[in-house]
Amino acid sequence: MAAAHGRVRPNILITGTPGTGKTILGMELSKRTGMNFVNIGDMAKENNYYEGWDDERQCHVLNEDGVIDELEDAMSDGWNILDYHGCDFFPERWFDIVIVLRTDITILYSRLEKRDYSEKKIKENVECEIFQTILEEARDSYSTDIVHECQSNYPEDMENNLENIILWLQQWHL
Ligand code: DAT
Repeated sequence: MAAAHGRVRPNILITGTPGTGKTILGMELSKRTGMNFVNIGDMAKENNYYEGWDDERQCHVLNEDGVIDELEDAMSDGWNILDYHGCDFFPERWFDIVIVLRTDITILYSRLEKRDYSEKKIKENVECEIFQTILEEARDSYSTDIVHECQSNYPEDMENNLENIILWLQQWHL
């Protein structure tokens, strides 16, 4: 198998509602494979890739073009794992697989409660998961055969997801 768009090595997008486990999975995958891990939220913060403040949602508005320009060269080289709670603004050509993490509502609720989130923000994120907003966004933005919905409730789910992604990576014969 060869990665699309002239890349020798693939890129992975891990997406899903906040709290579903993108960062923990991405960091562990990076540790096991040596792939470059990019948390888009952290990157935006470090580089101030913001376009203002969304009062309604109580969060910064991401400067999407800034993020894309910053990552373009690395994405052409491949071997990157991106972690973000959205996926419709990245160039479709960047990814060879899109992992959408899913978490049961009661579990997600208790994970979000542990964060410094307002009640409103918790509710908004829980609703995002109930309505499977990110899964639909991924299916609308990428070829459905590269979009994988993966459960992320328990540590064994994470282990299972890691094993499956690593098996998938082995098809590249890197
Ligand atoms: P995200 O990056 O999607 O916001 P995270 O990686 O920070 O989420 O994880 C949120 C919390 O949930 C964190 O305390 C780790 C825990 N967690 C994530 N995935 C898990 C899983 N599969 N089993 C048990 N706990 C998990």
